[in-house]
Amino acid sequence: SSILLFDSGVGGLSVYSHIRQAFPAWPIHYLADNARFPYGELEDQVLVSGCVSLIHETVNTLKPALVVVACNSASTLALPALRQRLSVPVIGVVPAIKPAALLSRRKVIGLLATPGTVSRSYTDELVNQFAADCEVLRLGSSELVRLAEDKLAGRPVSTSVLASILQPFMGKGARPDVVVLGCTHFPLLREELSAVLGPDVALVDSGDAIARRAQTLLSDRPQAPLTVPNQYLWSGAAPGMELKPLLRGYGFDL
Ligand code: DGN
Repeated sequence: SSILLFDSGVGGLSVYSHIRQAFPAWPIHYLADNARFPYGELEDQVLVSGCVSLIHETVNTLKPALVVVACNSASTLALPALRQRLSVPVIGVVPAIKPAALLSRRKVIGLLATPGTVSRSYTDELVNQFAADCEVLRLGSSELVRLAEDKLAGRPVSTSVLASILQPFMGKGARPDVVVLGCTHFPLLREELSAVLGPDVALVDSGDAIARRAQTLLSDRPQAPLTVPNQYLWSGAAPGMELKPLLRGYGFDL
């Protein structure tokens, strides 16, 4: 058996690392919905129907034991529809609001995610439930998603562009001391983000939590030896030349 990881681009690779650590011997396949990238700007219905049919088709072919939706924009919207359609367990990443609220001393947290994720009612519920005692500054940016894709493709990330995106967290008003990386692309820019925000701002993501959840769900399955190669699958444009060495480095068969 295997694990299928899904994102609308390469962002889910930040989750891949956590899952790989938790499951050293399982084949892990990655599905990138490049055709509909970026998810953070899609109409709700287009996102749900697109990812449900693509994941359904892939699950039928690969028959994984578990689907991990490594995308906050999709998880905060499409998990119920995916669970209804698929017969394998499905788990997803959602913004780490709860740990951020517990960690924040100033009780001001920043949520950095896609425009879709920051405006979802699911996110409102997380904030109401876990961060009622905090001021939560929400910042949705697709440009940051593209910068993360650029970085993986070997293109430089401009500090001044990053600084202008992060401006709302650095103004004269309340400044967050914890920033939630609520998009799986953003841990790929952790060092660059931290350099701009400063060392006193903690960055939290959901990578560890999702890997623990996967371990709980698959705890009764013996870890099969790595007999099948990890596959990297996509819709739309094939991964560019610049990305291929990186993907091979992750162990994907291309
Ligand atoms: N990586 C996705 C997320 O976690 O929301 C967003 C990618 C995108 O297409 N905007």
